[in-house]
Amino acid sequence: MTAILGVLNVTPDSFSDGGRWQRLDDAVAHAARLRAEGADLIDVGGESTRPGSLAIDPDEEQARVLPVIRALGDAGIPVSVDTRNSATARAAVEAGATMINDVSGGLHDPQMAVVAAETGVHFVVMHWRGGVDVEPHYRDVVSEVRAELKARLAELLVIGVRREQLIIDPGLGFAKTAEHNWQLLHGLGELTPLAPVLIGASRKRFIGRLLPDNAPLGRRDAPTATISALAAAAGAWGVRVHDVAATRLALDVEAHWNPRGRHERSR
Ligand code: PMM
Repeated sequence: MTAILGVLNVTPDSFSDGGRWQRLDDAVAHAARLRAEGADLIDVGGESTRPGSLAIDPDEEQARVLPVIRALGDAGIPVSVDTRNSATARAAVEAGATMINDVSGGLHDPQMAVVAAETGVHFVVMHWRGGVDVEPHYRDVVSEVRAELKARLAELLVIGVRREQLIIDPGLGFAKTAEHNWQLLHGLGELTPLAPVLIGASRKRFIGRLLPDNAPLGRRDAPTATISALAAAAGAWGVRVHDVAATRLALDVEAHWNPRGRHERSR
């Protein structure tokens, strides 16, 4: 069954739910709601990666995420930590996180791979060419993303991360145009042989382009859920979404459509 990561951004300025879950009790209540709606893990992030945002100090990041991670642990809710900083990742695992989700795939902080190796938790390696503000240039986005992820996995294995820990993510919207994102989704089957694949399409700008100008962000949840179902049918291991209830239903539809899983899932 395809995993659902429910997004919990505890930031003042995140791309799509910034500012809403800064108070600890609000954040925990929202995470509990996402869990009840069918999230397998809550992905807690304290640094915004939206276009134009600045990197934050790891101490500030930890002040935002660690109390939430501890509270979710106390409530028995599984957590992944969305961070590019190794110190935050290590502290988050000590606080109970069972997965590190690094949008830079360990490239931002050289110690990240060491923390992944030493803690042994699942490690999401997203395709990264320096962030959302980097100009996207590809001759063939699917084969280039595939080759760069493959090379990154090989480097991580040398550092001591175990293959069973690794999950890859094509990094939709990160140095990718809308067209690149659709090509990567279409080419998902090229990535699944490398490692389990996570897809983070939720509420992103390329989905907004399907809707009327100025449509509220919530209107992006139905197309996001559709992408979740199609990604599952194409063999994705998991999806990272804001609206868990809609994606849960979409994945249930897919599971009925493909009862035994027409495609081999890696995990
Ligand atoms: N996108 C965002 C943040 N973290 N993590 C992974 N693995 N994949 C993504 O695509 C991804 C991510 C940005 O979206 P948000 O600001 O809505 O959280």
